[in-house]
Amino acid sequence: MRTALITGITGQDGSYLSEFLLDKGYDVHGIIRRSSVDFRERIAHLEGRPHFHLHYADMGDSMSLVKVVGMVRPDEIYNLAAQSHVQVSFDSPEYTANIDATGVLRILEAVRVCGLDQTCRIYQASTSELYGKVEEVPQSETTPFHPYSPYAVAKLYGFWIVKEYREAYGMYCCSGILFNHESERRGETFVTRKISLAAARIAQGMQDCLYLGNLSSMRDWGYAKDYVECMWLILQNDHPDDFVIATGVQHSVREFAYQAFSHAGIVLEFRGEGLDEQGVVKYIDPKLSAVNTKLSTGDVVIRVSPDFYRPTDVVNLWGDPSKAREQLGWNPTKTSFEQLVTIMVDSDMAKVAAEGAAMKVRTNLAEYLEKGIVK
Ligand code: NAP
Ligand code: G4F
Repeated sequence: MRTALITGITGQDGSYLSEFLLDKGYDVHGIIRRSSVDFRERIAHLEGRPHFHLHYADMGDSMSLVKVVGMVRPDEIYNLAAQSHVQVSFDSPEYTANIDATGVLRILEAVRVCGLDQTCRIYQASTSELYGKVEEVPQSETTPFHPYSPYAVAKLYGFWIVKEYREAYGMYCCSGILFNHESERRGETFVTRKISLAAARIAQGMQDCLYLGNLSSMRDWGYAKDYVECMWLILQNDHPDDFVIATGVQHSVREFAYQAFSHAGIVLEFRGEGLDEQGVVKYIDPKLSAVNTKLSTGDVVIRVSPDFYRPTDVVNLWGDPSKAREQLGWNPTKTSFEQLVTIMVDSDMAKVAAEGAAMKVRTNLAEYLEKGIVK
């Protein structure tokens, strides 16, 4: 049985990768951090399963990493742990550098210290943010890097230190240069999930308006479940190498919002420009009007707020996945943009409906208690 160690196992990608590796018959180990809230939502369904093990460690704590690596002695390490939010990296640049840059070094050194440098293969979660203020479109493995945020600068160190250890010590370590990938498990402050959740809440009358930043920003969005397969393929290759993982298709934030709201039953029209741009309701699906009588055509449901603009923003990401397709046999377009939006909005419509039902039960209960109907 092969053994894998995943850092960042509680995150979006870590949860899908765990499922993928368990299905392949791996013994899966992951590192977790102590938190005041113990419920780990994305992997709760895996806890207690055979061949699924969790260990406390932190990317900022070398000794904890050495201990776990030495105990697990993995065949493969997937280093997914990171402070992964670009906007947050402007608020916490030093922490981001410690985890996203030096953290990668700590993993590589832990593998060396434990004497696993010639047996353990390492995947590093690198990012399209390295292309930043882009110098070429679309971006491939040969496009020059131009990082454009504290997050991207930290990840650039991670990319180069992995390359350095590969060449200096002959280690099998690789970077997947992943373009944005989303899912129903995506963190709620990333733009796609923020939109799918708001579309569901607005459709069900639980939110009036969604505030966003730069609507014109362009991304190459794929489905996280498809991307974890490619991480694994990178480590099964006959030699260590770096690969772009992307769909090869680009859309704007505005297009994502249009598609998500349409799927929720609300057709939008965008009016105005820059900070004055608004998403206005043009048409409501009759099935939706029957349940949400508050929403009308002409309502403004999207507004732009300067709070969500970044000091420097990356606005033109578009990946060329040819190398991964040709050398790894990976299919970059298994899930289309339209299917991705549908998956996310359907999931959030169900989540919001369940929250609404729970809220109704609580409200009824409060009313019954007040009236003395239940004691
Ligand atoms: P995510 O959902 O934000 O998950 C990040 C994971 O890292 C969580 O499990 C988090 O643990 C863990 N973590 C953060 N700081 C840590 C620390 N100090 N010690 C140990 N664990 C720590 O991110 P994701 O979307 O799954 O992305 C996975 C990786 O791919 C990240 O490295 C990200 O930078 C990179 N990436 C992501 C994308 C994308 O579009 N999703 C694209 C390119 C690259 P907690 O749950 O305890 O916070
Ligand atoms: O969803 P985002 O926050 O993702 P971003 O910055 O591209 O970072 C994600 O993808 C990277 C890969 O390229 C990963 F390395 C990274 O870990 C993370 O997973 O923002 C996407 C775009 C940006 O241009 C942002 O300015 O959407 C724009 N945007 C517009 N309004 C917004 C918003 N972003 C967020 N988070 N929130 C908004 O309200």
